[in-house]
Amino acid sequence: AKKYLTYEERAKLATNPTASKLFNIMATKKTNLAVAVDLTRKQEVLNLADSIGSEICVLKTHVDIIDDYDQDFVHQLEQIASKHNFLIFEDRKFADIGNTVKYQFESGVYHISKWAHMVTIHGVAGPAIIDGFRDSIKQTGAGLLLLAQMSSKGSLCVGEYTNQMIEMGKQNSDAVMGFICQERLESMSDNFVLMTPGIQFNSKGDSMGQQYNTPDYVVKEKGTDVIIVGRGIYQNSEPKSEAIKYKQAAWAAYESRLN
Ligand code: 6AU
Repeated sequence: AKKYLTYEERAKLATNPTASKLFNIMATKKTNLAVAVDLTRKQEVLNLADSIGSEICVLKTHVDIIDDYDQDFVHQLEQIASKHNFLIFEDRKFADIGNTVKYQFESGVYHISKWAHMVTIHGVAGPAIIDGFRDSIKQTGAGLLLLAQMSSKGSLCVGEYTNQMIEMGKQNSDAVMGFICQERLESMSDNFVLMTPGIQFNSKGDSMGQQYNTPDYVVKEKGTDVIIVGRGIYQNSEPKSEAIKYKQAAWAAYESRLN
């Protein structure tokens, strides 16, 4: 059986500064819960962020779904993040050539490079996509998360594609902080953070291809590090107490795999 290291030990092995920071936050706050706040009004996102901030290590955004997005939204979210010591993850899923993703990251309406601690990247265009992020992250230390596997039915990110994404991460381990994946594979070294979406206690999936597993299954059986929970928390009538339940389940799974 695989010998698991603690998050404190992983913080020291991390090759990207944000990976190291995240492992340390997880160890300090005793939480490996990330929440996907897919709400469409800025005040709803900010209210939830402040209410669950103490329970999470990462808050994941899709800023392009917020109807009334503005600079003030980012400014307030940054203040809430530093008050509760969590990181901001913009799930942009960049996928174009290096020169285009550089503009998408740094310019436009959102100026993502100015505030996101981490962003998601697809590897379909090949490893040179990473060069589009280098100038920016050299200054900020932000981390890239490569999509190695997806949670949705019929995903094409499987097999040899997944292996190639892991290789791309290893070849660029200064910029890449980890993977979005459904399981820990042998080739995923301990310097990377493994983050897993498609988590819900009481549902197997939705009507648009999403597939769910439990925190215990992915962290203990499949060996990933951080659970990403969206509707299971933000659609619950008591999001804070529900967040605590997910946090406790994921942390218990982490502790039990150490023994
Ligand atoms: O818990 P849910 O189903 O409400 O939300 C899951 C969140 C959404 C998706 O955009 C995202 O996780 N996601 C991702 C990410 C994080 O990149 C990858 C994937 O394979 N599946 C997935 O659901 O915000």
